[in-house]
Amino acid sequence: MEAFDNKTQQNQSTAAGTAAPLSSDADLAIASKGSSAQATELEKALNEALPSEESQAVISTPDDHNHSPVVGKFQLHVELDQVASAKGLDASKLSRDTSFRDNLGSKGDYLNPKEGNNVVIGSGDSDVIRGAGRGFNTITTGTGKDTIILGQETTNRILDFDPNNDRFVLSGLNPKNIVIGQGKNPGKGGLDQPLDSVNNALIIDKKTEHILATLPFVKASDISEKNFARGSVEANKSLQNLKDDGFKTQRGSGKITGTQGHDRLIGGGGDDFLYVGDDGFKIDTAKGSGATEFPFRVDTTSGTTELKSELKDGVLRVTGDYKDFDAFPLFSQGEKEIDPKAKILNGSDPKALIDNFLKVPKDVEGNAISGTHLHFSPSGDSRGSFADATVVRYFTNTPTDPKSGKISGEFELNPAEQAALLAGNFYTNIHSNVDGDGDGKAGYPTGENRINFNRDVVKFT
Ligand SMILES: [Ca+2]
Ligand SMILES: [Ca+2]
Ligand SMILES: [Ca+2]
Repeated sequence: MEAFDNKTQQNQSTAAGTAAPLSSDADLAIASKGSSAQATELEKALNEALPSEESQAVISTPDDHNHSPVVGKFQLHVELDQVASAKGLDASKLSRDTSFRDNLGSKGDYLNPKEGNNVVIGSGDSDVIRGAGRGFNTITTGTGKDTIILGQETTNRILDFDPNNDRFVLSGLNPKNIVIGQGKNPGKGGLDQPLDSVNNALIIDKKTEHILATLPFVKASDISEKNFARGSVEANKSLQNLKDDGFKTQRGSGKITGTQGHDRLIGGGGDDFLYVGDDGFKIDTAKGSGATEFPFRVDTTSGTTELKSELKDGVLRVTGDYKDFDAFPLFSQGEKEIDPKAKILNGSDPKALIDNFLKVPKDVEGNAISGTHLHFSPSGDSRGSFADATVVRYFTNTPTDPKSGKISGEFELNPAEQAALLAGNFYTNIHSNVDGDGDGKAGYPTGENRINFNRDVVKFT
């Protein structure tokens, strides 16, 4: 379907990273020696400081790094000339963490998914998430001041990184090799949008061109030294006796669900889902109107929508109503053409527009085509406004008269989709068409109401 041009930041300054004189602490040993053997030794030391159940094999050195790994549809590397506004870190401005205890809120969790293609959903308090298992992690941190530990050859897609509150700790990584930049890839695709999307800030290890972190809907200009600290052997050791502080440890594989209190969740070598629990959040009623449409704002409809939602056992259930619309919901009349009186705000040819819609007769779960869609992208909260026409799911939209009706949807979300929902990154768009009451208004095939499940609606408890 049609691509939208989202507003992305301009005017980023490019600051060359100036490396400070190196101190003698362990994490900087790589920088002073520079050999991959030294780096491997350091990684071993950091590893040994962890509890035995969390230790991982040190499997490769930068010299035998595979430069084309792909997880799912994701390319984990990016060349620096494919990134806008690249800037380094001034290592002298980075503090060195010697304990993670102070970074854990009174109900915060310590989460380590280890190797694999994992999903991690943190809590409403300040969590520590170890994203250093050499795999690919999709992370929603929740609220609080969250810490994500970055390590070599691990990619972390953080769906709700907040530059004002969240930060990274570098473990076994030389600050001199860290580059912050903005993606340039215009590609869309819902949750499959490329890691180097134009909407994403990137944290890259320039030595290997590995994407260490990709931050959808974050501006690289908002990320700086304030978001980084250096790790240490002592910091890892501080996580050894969390039981004494009341942490409940659960380890295993697959889905591991935390409690409302302190949790220590440790995944295995495969694909894990570390989950905050269904009682870790609530979803307020989401409201929308023509004024919340983006990118094609509609000021001329009086239509409004309200949607109530719950996520339980991975199933998203949505019910709601719309009223005072100018037209029927698109496709509710079995139509194959756009009403000539309908307003197409993006300039598309009506036939091309509807033909593109009709190319996707059902969604991934087999729900039949409708003109009421679940989409990936936030709008209406502090992050700015984004849109992506890729359909995540089709809702059922049943008119009760020519201007109003009922909306419902029941979707089995995969773990990454659950993470996106809880990150406040989904929205519903109601496309309309066909003048039902003959008042000459035939709706908006580009969307009459947008309803955002953004951070003001989805709240961690
Ligand atoms: Ca794992
Ligand atoms: Ca959190
Ligand atoms: Ca918890």
